[in-house]
Amino acid sequence: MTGQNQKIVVMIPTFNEAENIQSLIREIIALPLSGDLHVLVVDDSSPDGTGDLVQKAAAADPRVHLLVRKKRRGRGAAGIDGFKAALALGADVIVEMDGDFSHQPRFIPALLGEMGRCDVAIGSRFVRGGADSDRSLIRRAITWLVRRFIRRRFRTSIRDVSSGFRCFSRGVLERLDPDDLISSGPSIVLEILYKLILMDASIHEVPIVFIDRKRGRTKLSGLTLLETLLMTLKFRRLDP
Ligand SMILES: Nc1nc2c(ncn2[C@@H]2O[C@H](COP(=O)(O)OP(=O)(O)OP(=O)(O)O)[C@@H](O)[C@H]2O)c(=O)[nH]1
Ligand SMILES: [Mg+2]
Repeated sequence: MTGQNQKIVVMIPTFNEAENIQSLIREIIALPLSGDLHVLVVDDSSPDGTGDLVQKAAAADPRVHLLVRKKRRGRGAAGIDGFKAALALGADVIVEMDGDFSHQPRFIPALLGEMGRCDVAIGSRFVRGGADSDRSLIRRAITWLVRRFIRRRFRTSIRDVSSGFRCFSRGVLERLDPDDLISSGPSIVLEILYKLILMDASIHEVPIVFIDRKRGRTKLSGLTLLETLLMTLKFRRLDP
């Protein structure tokens, strides 16, 4: 569905992205898209003032929305609240992406363009035309190991299982039921994918070029990574 009237909500969870968020919002809003495009930032009261910057942008442009959460409760919980808020805004399609430019707005039109043919479009580094080239060898090695583990565990041939740059139809997100997700951290990306696979949702991959963040700092630590992998064991509760 790519009609003039469809409402597109781009949902971005943020924590300390003051150096990125204004230019990111500007780039998204400037995309040549048909449809009613909105940006929703879900900020966990970032101490660097990310929320204030988004608030200013929202005051100047009704297409920009800010959801402030009182304290930092994690990427996963923010995503869940963000999806619910996007549905409440009346979104027909929902794009989720990071707020650090690793997910480049220029790929949003291709994700949206795929939506007539599937329930979920994943921005993928590992299909023809995709790339994950400018990250360090160690980061790429971690992604490779996680990917191997998850593809086996989820019994899926999807290539970019850990991509958090994705587009969902309203219907599939409602069926997914954001309230039923248990991940508070980054494992949310994997939990949603697993649920989608179990739901037999139609999932397509669209090539994206992932770039390393240029500004601001990563929130991913070795501990978070370990927690993320351990969480996937809990997803067994979803098994039929
Ligand atoms: N609301 C909210 N957003 C978060 C939280 N932790 C991370 N984020 C956001 O989630 C997105 C991904 O976080 P990153 O720190 O970039 O983690 P990453 O992309 O896995 O790691 P890098 O590749 O090093 O950037 C970014 O937009 C962050 O600002 C959180 O606790 N709450
Ligand atoms: Mg990042």
